[in-house]
Amino acid sequence: MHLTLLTSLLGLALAMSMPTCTAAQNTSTNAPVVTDNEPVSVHHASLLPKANTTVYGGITISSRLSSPALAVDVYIGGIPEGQFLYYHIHRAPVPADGNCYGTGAHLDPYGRGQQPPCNITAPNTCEVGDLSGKHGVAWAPSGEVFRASYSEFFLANTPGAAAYFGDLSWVVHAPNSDRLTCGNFEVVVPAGGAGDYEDEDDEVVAEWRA
Ligand SMILES: *[C@@H]1O[C@H](CO)[C@@H](O)[C@H](O)[C@H]1NC(C)=O
Ligand SMILES: *[C@@H]1O[C@H](CO)[C@@H](O)[C@H](O)[C@H]1NC(C)=O
Ligand SMILES: *[C@@H]1O[C@H](CO)[C@@H](O)[C@H](O)[C@H]1NC(C)=O
Ligand SMILES: [Cu+2]
Repeated sequence: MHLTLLTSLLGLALAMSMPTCTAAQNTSTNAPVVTDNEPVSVHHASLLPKANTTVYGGITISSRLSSPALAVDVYIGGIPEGQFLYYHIHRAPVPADGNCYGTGAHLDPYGRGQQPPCNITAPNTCEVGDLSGKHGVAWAPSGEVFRASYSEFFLANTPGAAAYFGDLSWVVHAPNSDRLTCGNFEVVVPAGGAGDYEDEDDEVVAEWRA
């Protein structure tokens, strides 16, 4: 089926079957599951090379036709031996000077705050941007690369939504929370897969759903 038509049909089905999903404005600190993500978005963020860390990596967050959940694929290499790293989506992009401390705090649209620390058994109670809190820290033996793929139910791929991340950044932290390196998300395929990407949709979906 033509993708734009499918997207419209999905949107129509959602509109008919669900109450309007207004972006919750921190009436609760728990994160609502995002049910109205658009299919076929791809966002990617690489880590900036930094003189004083060996850490490098990238994160891709994509949406699927089958579910409003987003698929996260992350890799982090160059992890100092014996260390683990935290990583988060932060609430502001990396400024032009590349300073990771310019990205503000974590993406936390519902005002949950950092304390107490995220409990991995209840990810809906965590800050939306606290990916390592919700899914586990990055660790790898010397010379190896940490890699993880998981579903994210609390991030939004539609610009303007409370939990939208596509114009933000991610930051990788040392165990003492120093900001080692960071990078900005770029829109590879915009939410809805509209515009110039139509001819590549099948390929993109196949590649990023795998
Ligand atoms: C919502 O969260 C912000 C911080 O993220 C806080 O300043 C504000 O007071 C909160 N509003 C309500 C109604 O809880
Ligand atoms: C996390 O939550 C589980 C289930 O409620 C609880 O058993 C566990 O002690 C909690 N862990 C921490 C570190 O608070
Ligand atoms: C890395 O170097 C920059 C610039 O010298 C410094 O501001 C930053 O604090 C350093 N980061 C760490 C984790 O040492
Ligand atoms: Cu962080």
